[in-house]
Amino acid sequence: MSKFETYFLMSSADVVEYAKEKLDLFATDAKLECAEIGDGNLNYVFRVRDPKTDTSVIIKQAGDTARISDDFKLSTERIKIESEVLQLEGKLAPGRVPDVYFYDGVMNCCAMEDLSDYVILRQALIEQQQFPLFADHITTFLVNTLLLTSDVVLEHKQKKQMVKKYINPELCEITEDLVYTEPYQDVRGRNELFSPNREWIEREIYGDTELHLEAAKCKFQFMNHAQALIHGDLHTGSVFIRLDDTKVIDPEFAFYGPMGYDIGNVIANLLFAWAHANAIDESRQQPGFLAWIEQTVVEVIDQFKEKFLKSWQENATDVMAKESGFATWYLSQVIEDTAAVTGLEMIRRIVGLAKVKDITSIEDVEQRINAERICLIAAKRLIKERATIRSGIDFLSVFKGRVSQ
Ligand code: SR1
Ligand code: MG
Repeated sequence: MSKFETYFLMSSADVVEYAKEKLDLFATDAKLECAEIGDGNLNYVFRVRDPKTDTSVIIKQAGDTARISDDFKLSTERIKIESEVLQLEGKLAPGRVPDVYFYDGVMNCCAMEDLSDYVILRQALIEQQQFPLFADHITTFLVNTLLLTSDVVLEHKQKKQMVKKYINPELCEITEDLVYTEPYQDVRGRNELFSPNREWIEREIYGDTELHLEAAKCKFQFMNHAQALIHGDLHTGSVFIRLDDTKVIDPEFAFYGPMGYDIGNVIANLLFAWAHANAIDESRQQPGFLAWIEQTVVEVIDQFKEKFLKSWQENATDVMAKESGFATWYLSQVIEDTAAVTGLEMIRRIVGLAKVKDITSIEDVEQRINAERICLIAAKRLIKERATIRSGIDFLSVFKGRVSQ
């Protein structure tokens, strides 16, 4: 009997055995190398490689708690959602996600294409690398995965079946708590503010009741607007990149939610890369990097809008959705949500439990205080003024409004 007939959390040695038994990729006498390379907050990611043939594969396994904290008891089902969503996204946006080879519902793991010649975008941005094709690639991914899974395109009963299939209550609860609640009301006492900035954050975030009201409105929008099958965690740690290619990974938070959640995550995390580079000594700043990030923020919004309207023209099926003016109204709502989510993500990654390396790795105390405040001031405006934010330049103007003060 195979030892993989009952679930347990695998070690690297177990994964070698597993790969030989379950995959056709490796010879039974192959001397495989295996390392756990995950740096996310939830799962275990193993790279298995045969050095002789240079064949490799990624095996990703879910535990029943989150890596970041045992506080989070999680369904191991999330790997099923991840592998099914990756396969669907691969059809909707060809080439923009890794190939998934199989899903194992007993061991709660999946096997997928090894992207070892790619780098994680967050780390590459921290190192100030530029990727001229990123805006084009990510906006195609966003438009195709979002618009094509919405009621604008899908037959409505089929769309409701999708809403049912991709219900994801535990992972949604993490977002509801970490993004939409705890940065405003630290109900579980796990925020751990950067202490030199504590008083300022307590006043500007915990003390801003107008902000809390807007965050509450956004929270209920997130929970109740089953608009499209969203990725649900599209930060720069969920993107593998090379100069010529971009692959989106990790859609375990996917569910039917507001489109702006994905776009806003992309924008917020680009702005963290800007804040990181801006905080380092000028002598170590790569010429043109800050300008490239700014241009990319503008391009992501403006290319998204352009491709969205084009795709709407080509793919909309709902008769009322074809009414003159409806597509532009719908898009303006998506951009408004995007502005709010950009702000909410920026606040939660500085104030809440799951912080980002772009900010936490800023060693100079004054520079980190400054970076946090730049982001938080912009974030508050993005949330409060979201109805007035329409274009890529609007996003950038709000963000840079603070920098020139
Ligand atoms: C408990 S998980 C913390 C965060 O990591 C994931 O990547 C999501 O962003 C989540 O909010
Ligand atoms: Mg992830």
